[in-house]
Amino acid sequence: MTYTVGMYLADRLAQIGLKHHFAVAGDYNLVLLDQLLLNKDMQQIYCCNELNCGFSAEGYARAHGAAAAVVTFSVGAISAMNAIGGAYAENLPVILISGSPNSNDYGSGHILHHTIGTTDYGYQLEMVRHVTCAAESITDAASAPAKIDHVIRSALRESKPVYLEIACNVSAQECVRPGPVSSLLSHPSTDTVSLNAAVDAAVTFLEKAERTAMLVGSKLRAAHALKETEALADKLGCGVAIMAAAKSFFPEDHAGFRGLYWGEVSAPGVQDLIEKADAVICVAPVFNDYSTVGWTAWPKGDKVLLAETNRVTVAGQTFEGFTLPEFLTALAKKAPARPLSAKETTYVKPEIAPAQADAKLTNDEMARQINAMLTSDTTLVAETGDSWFNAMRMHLPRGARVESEMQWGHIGWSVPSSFGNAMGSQDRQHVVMVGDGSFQLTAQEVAQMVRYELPVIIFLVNNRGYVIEIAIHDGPYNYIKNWDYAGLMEVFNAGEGHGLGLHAKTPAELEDAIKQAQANRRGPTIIECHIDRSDCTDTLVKWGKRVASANARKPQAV
Ligand code: TPU
Repeated sequence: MTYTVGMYLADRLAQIGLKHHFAVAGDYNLVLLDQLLLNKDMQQIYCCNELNCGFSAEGYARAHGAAAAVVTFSVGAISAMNAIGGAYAENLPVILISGSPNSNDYGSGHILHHTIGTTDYGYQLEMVRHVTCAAESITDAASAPAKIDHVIRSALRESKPVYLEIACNVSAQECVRPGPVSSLLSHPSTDTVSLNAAVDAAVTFLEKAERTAMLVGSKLRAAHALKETEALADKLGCGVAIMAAAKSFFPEDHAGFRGLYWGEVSAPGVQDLIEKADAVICVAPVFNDYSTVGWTAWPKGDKVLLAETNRVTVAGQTFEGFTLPEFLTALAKKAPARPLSAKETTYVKPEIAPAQADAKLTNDEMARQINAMLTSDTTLVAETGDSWFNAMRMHLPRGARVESEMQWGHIGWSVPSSFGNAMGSQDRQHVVMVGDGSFQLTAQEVAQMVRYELPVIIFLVNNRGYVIEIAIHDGPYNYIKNWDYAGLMEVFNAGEGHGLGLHAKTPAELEDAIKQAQANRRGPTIIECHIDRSDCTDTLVKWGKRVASANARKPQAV
């Protein structure tokens, strides 16, 4: 059998550990999909549309370290680009692969279907460059291996998405075979001079401080530095706070853990822990308008040691040439113990009092019951909206994961992303919290959970509108058409699936629905939670006001 370009790509994807790739068929990628199917180490998983396909791959990358999505030219790839922008924002190595025009059509003056109707086919590659860290067009078999290897290596090194387009008549062309995968996984060597200098500067900085605290940020997982951060916290013995987008990136049973730092909507005592410290080690943070609560809570200046993915800045000096885990490990060896901030503060475990069984279901009671079902095997996927704020107030057992998308913030992300995440970590229980407004964007991907029999539990918060937007800035545009969300499951089952749709209007009904959902192992369950529109977390309202005033700043006078 001839060894082909498509087989080379499939072998490389399997070599980096992918067991699945996500796809939507189209005539520019059909031959490529055939080639990928020949690889028996990987399963081809189908999505309802390319936006969802991109988000499914993004979710798979969260669970599995990397992912691939295969789509058709323009009509498919341009939809997928939104999710790829999300993967860029969220630091996830997703390989977007688009079938593309026949190599003879490039530069021929021909007008092709699915294109914008001009004769230059370079526009897709130009567009996608802005949302990827490497992008290649393959129009001949000879250069395919180098281009495939280049993009995959870039994705893994930078934890960012990449792009490949493969001309539809090249995927089945003869190609050389790949060597060992180690060349794609190796990292540039460490600059030990720079690393030692950074550690010395950090130690001097810490020795001068009495009250040291650590702040854990959302790029920590992409930097592969979760364990190293915990080891540094062990050594320092100081108080540790997490940023919202880093929920679950630091164990909540750790002696130093004090809770969420989010300016005015921080957990009790945590604003003081960070803002009154005289040394704050910020590990892999992203300070944007949301995380700084409309620019009101932004640790910076000479009290801050900023340890980013590939750079450390401390005491007016900046260092690079090493990875974050290398820096944290080296610092943990030399760092002085700094327990004062931990002694002066306590972790206040979030507790919500149970409601009467037959009362009207409230947001608090829903959050309480969801929190009670979390175990170390749970992955909790929190959509943009009040679901963020509900996830933030949960206490997590060690091992429980929270997934959110706070940088990109595309409503509807949670449904396809949890589908991909569930596919990539089938040993875990996936629990989704999603608002009605968000769900309406990508609801059809629940059908794939039915198809592939994934027991995802979806808490659909039916509060009849865009409550987060109401908190930021209200108007008629925040009120949506109601759907029978639980009823959708019958549509998706179409008589042959095991999806379950349930309604919960009281605490007792919710408790019963959760039991049924947990017993439903051969398909997803939607639990439609009926909540008053005005019933949301206080933190959403407070945070929303701050973000609204940041949005409303007047233009500067010229
Ligand atoms: O909890 P709740 O009621 O706020 O959640 P729901 O119902 O899902 O509403 C979310 C409302 C929302 C919008 C409309 N949050 N952000 N947006 C703006 C937005 C619009 N389009 C996309 C793709 N993403 C967005 N974030």
